[in-house]
Amino acid sequence: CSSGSGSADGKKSDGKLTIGFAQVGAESGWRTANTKSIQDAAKKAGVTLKFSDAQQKQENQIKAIRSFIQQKVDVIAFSPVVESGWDTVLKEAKNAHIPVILTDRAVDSKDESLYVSFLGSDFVEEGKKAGDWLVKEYAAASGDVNIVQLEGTTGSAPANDRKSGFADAIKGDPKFKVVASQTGDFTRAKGKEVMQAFLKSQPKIDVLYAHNDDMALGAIQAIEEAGKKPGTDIKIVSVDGVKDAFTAMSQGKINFDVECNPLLGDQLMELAKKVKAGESVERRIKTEEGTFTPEQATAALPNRQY
Ligand code: GYE
Repeated sequence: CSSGSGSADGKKSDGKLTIGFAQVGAESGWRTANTKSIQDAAKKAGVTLKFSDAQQKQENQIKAIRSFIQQKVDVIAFSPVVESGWDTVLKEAKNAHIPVILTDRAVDSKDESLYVSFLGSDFVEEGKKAGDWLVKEYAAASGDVNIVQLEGTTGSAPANDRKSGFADAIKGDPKFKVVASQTGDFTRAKGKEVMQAFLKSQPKIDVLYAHNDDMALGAIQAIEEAGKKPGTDIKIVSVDGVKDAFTAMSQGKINFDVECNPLLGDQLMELAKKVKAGESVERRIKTEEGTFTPEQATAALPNRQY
């Protein structure tokens, strides 16, 4: 039942858009939802997607981008695992006349000509929302409020920005003390491990601020194993708003969650099509997102998509 040859050639003559996408990894529930959104949206839009998973390593992402350049994709999109160190490879893409779209995370490059657009959340704002909640929650408290912080991947935009936004929001009152802060690499396993260490080294922890839900969920396990009640003995504020965190909130284990929307696929396809067609696009497209109390999370849970 051979159908003959002739389908393998003409890769670029069918007018189809080809996007090379270099994903961070599969470190969290957020990331899984983001990957699925991009893959589904590509299918729906009839876009050929070349997908690479960097396993949270910049060198892998750089390799993937170089291979996309070699394959002459129409557009390169990527979510940079860390903020710095991209200029060389992005210049290579520019020299090859392949436009680059940043999704989710930003680069700190001074050269604005190295990418056409950045689609994603405002992480400083997210950190600020977490801090603002804390300030309100403890408005009546007179003693010290000891906070431990689980940071995201070192050098990543969301870790840098969620840390600074939060610090800014709480700096007005010296009773808020960040007594320990360490990276949990945005994973459950690391979140648990680092929280275990915090529980051993810190005599009094009032609040955990986790830069994402997966680390908060790992930390909840550590807190429970230490015989304490998450959400009560230690208040927890986190970022992302994934389903598992909403379940934990409905059980009273997380007190406040700042939403970060991973469903960027449709917007990315639209952007890439415009870029390919030579249309001008906005340099910065921010994602709309809210916040959730346990009551709101419980109500949203049945229809939560990720
Ligand atoms: O918050 C975290 C993921 O870059 C916004 O990366 C993203 C973050 C998200 O691992 O869960």
